[in-house]
Amino acid sequence: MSSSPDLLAIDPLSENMTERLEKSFTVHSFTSLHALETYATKIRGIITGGGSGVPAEVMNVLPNLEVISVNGVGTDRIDLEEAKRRNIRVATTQNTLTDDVADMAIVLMMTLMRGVVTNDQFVRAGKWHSATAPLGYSLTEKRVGIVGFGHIGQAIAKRLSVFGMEVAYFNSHARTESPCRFEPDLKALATWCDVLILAVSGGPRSANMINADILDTLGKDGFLINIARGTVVDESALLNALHEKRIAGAGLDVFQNEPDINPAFLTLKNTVLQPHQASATVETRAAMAKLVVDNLIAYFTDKTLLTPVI
Ligand code: 8YV
Repeated sequence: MSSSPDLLAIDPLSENMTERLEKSFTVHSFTSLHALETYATKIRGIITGGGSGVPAEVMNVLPNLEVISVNGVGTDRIDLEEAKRRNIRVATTQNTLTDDVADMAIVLMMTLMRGVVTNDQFVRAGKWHSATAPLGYSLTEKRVGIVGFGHIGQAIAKRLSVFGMEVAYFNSHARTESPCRFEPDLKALATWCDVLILAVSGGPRSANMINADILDTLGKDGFLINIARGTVVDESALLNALHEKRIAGAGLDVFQNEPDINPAFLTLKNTVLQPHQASATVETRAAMAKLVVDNLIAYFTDKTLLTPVI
């Protein structure tokens, strides 16, 4: 590898990542565009998270950028067309986080439907002697619609079958490798299902896909789970539907404008909220941290990527 190529770190790095990176690279932490301008021409690589991506105004001031290594699977906040045009390579940590993200969809669904958070609060508030905790809802025989049927969507479907739930999915094309039913019409899926789980990639194609019409179709007994991206849901439509109880509840790991989420979510009782934690386990974050650095080392050693997107 040429001596210590300069990297820009957009998100804060874990200790372990810093230690490995500093052996082979000169790492600059992004603080502001103004500060970046003073060393921009040196930057050859970027390390970033799926939620942060690479803002266009950052990519535009890096004339010598060659590679972007994403600590996650989402590339919705990177202009891939522009990267292709400039011959900038992009890698993700694909296959490291599928199971944990699928688990989070199940955790949110069960927590919401069985009222785990509200019941926890009920016990802690000392209400057990004087009141009756509300009933939850069975999973068994419920119908689940999965929106987006890539690796994560399919891993969710496998888990659901164990609970005796019926699964169908909406996707850009049928996945013939899966026994689940393909439903090419999102509205028909929302009509059919009791629980709608979002596992679709972010970006313009899925932006506001879950709008007021889809939420009303899901209906007052329907639950929404989002482990995909906040942008997939029209949030003001969702907040209205939750507030007016036009859907039964929502389990949300992702939001528009994270971490500055719309404060209206905070007072809604029919929600379970997580701070974008689906891949946040000790094991998965260690595997991601390893792969995101391995991709940079591979690129600067012999111009290959272990898990390339482009
Ligand atoms: C991470 C994600 O939380 O994979 C993604 O695209 O959004 C998440 O797994 C994120 O990448 C943190 O770096």
